[in-house]
Amino acid sequence: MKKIESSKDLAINGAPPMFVEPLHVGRPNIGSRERFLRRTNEMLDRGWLSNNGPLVQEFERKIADYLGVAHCVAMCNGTIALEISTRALDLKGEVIVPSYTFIATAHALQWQEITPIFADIDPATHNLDPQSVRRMITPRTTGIIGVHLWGRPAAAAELQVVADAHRLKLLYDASHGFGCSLGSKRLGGFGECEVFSFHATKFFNTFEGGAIVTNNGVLAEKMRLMRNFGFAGYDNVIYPGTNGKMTEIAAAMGLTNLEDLDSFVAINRRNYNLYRTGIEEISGLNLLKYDESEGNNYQYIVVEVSSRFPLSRDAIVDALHAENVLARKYFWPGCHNMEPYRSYYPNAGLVLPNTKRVAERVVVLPSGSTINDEHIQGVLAVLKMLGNSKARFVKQSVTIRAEHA
Ligand code: T4K
Repeated sequence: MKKIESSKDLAINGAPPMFVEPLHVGRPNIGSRERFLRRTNEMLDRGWLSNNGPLVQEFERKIADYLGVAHCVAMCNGTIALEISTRALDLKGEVIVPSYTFIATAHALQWQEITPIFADIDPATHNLDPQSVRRMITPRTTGIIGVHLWGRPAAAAELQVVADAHRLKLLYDASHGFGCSLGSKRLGGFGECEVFSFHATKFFNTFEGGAIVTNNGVLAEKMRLMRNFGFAGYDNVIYPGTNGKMTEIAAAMGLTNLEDLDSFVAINRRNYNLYRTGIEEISGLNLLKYDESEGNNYQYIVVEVSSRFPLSRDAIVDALHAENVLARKYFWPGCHNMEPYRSYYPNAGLVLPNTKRVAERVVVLPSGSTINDEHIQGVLAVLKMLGNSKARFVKQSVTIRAEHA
C-alpha cells in the first residue's frame, strides 16, 4: 500500500493507484465452501434441482424462524418478489414509493402498469417521510411501499397510521434489511408483508434470490400459487401466475450463509467502526450511523459529503476510482430522474427536495467480508488528503469548490 504524504501521491495526480485489484462495494459474503459443496453434492445425487425442493422448503422454514414470522415464500429474486407481492395484495392505480431507492422498487410497479408515485425522504434517515407520503395520496392510491434503506428501519408506526387512515395497503421493500430490527422486532414482520432481496451483492445472498415474508397465511398461499404459474396440483391451474421459483442451488447457498451470518455481521461491524473512527477526523464528511440499540447488518458504509468538504461528491468518487476504490453513488439520481419516470413526470423533483440533496451528497464505500483493515486505512488516507484544503489536483474533473479554492 502506498503512503500518501502530499497530494502528489494521489492517483488522480498521476501516482500509481492505492490498490492493484479494485475494491468493490458489493463483493459477496460467502459462507463455508465445505458445507455449501456438501449440500450441492447431495442435491445432485437427489436429482431435484427446482420446483419447491427439499432445500427450498428447509430454507423457507429457517428464514421464517430467524425473522420471527409465520410464512416465508422464497423467490428467484427480489424484483419478482416485489411484483408478486403487489399483485397478491391487489394493488392497482397508484402506489407511493420513495424515489431514493434502487430502481427495482419503482419498476416492479410500472411493469404491472401500476403508477409509482414518488414521495420524499427524511434527510436524517434517508427513509420515506410519512408527511410527504400523506401529501401524495389521491383517490387512485391503493398502497405504500416503504423501503428500509441501508437496512435502517423505515418509520413503520407513522406509515401504518397513514395507511390505516386512508385504507391503503402497506408493504416493505426490505432488500437491505436482512438481520436488522426496529426496536427488538426483526424487519420482516411489519406491514402486510415484506420483501427481501438475496442478490449476490446483499448482506445475505443466495446468488440471485429473494423472499416474501408475512404473518398472513391466506396471502402466503396466494403468493405460492403465483410463484408457480398458478398450479394447485397436477394439471390444475387456478390462478394467473408467473415463474418466481427459487432453485435448490440458491437455497443451498442460503442455508450455508445463514449459518455464517454472525461472522458476516462481526466483519461488517468491525469495518464500520474503523471507517467511523477515521471519518470522524475528516471535516466535511459524515458517516451515516447505525443505531446500536437495534439489530444491524452494517452492510453499507454511507458517507454524506457536506459543503464544508473542499471537493464535490462526484470529484471524490472520481478520485477514489483512480485509486481502484470503486465507491458508488447509490441511489443517485433518484428513480424520478430515470426513464420512463423522468419523461412521465418531468417536474417530480419539485416535491422531492430532500431526495435531490441526499442523492447528490452520498457516496457508498467498499465493505463486506473481502475488505480488511489495510484496505480501509488506504481508503481513509485518500479521503484525508482529498479533504486537505492545501491539496491540489491536476485532473480537470476534480474541481475544488469555489469557497475552498
Ligand atoms: N429493492 C432494493 C432497495 C434493492 O437494493 C434491490 C437490489 C432490489 C429491490 C431488487 O432486488 P433483486 O431483484 O436484485 O434481487 C446491485 C444489485 O444488482 C442489486 O441487486 C441491488 N439492489 C443494488 C443495490 O446493487 P448494481 O447495478 O449496482 O450492480 P453491479 O453489477 O454494479 O454490482 C455492484 C458491485 O458488486 C460491483 O462493483 C461488482 C460487485 N459484484 C457484483 C456481483 C453481481 C461482485 O463482486 N460479485 C458479484 O457476483 O446493482
